Amino acid sequence: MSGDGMSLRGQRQGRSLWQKIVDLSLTDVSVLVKGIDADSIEELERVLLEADFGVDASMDLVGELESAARRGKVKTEEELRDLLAGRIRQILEAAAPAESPGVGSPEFGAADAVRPHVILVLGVNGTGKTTTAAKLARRAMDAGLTVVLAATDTFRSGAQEQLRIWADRLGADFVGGQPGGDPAAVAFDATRAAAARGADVLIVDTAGRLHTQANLMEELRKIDRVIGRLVEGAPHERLLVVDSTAGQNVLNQVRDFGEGLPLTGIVLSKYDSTARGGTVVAVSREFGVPVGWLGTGEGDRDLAPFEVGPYLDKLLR
Ligand SMILES: Nc1nc2c(ncn2[C@@H]2O[C@H](COP(=O)(O)OP(=O)(O)O)[C@@H](O)[C@H]2O)c(=O)[nH]1
Ligand SMILES: [Mg+2]
Repeated sequence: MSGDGMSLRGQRQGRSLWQKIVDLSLTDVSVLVKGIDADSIEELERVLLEADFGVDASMDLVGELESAARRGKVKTEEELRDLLAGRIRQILEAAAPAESPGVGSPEFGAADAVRPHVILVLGVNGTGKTTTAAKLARRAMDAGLTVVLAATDTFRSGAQEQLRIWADRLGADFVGGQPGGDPAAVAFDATRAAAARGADVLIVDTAGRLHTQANLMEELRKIDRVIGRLVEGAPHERLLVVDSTAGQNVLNQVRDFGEGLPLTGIVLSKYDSTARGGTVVAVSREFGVPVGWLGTGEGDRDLAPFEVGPYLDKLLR
């Protein structure tokens, strides 16, 4: 391939989803006269799948376009863009909202709220759980709330230390456990300590994998139960952290953890490292769990609430 071809390809990879869709020329005069053909539909499906929309959401969007085209509703690029934006918005807004107002939501921190508000942070190793726990702590502390961070991964020696360092840096309280100790016992101690100190928020970091024969999901459910026995309605949030660069694996992780525990929201970490934003739509469409947060870097302030408007603007600009 010539040097020119390579640079063209490079340019194409940096383009937004919308620019790639425009490249398909779905609204060219010839296409509109003949109706959208099977090849164009297949191409659109490919573009959506490559952007991590997943099979269900891609088929959904393509089906929406086909039926609108048949009714003569998409003749211009603007109409095509509005159609996609409208359907994606519907999918995102249909994902169930969290039962209780999370940290960062306007209702959070009401005087009559249960204390401590407990957040369980879940996910496989390396997705960004510990970093996210620190980011949530930072956010709560910036809002004037007191925070306890708990490290229940007693098997990986570095795991406890990593969260302890964050806690020191942030000025949050920290509760950890003995190496190899029972994770549920750490959760118990942390919840009791948070309640005794009158802390506003308890954030519980968990293991992504166990180094014993025990089943991870059983262990997590045990932690969840222990917390629930000590504080009314706790944990109030069960956030699954997924790596937005992990593509199809994200859907498997949401499925697996969602079968183990009722998730209240998804944190899409490393959003700064991907140009493929479709995961948000795929997760909402297939599981009805809302994406609540985007991780946008490695620092403690690199966490942004997920908002549909800006998301659509970026995707379809
Ligand atoms: N670029 C980027 N890196 C992140 C983000 N969140 C976490 N990381 C990095 O991902 C790596 C794993 O994070 P960690 O919190 O230890 O994951 P854990 O194993 O799930 O607890 C670390 O190097 C983090 O700094 C993010 O939103 N953006
Ligand atoms: Mg960790």
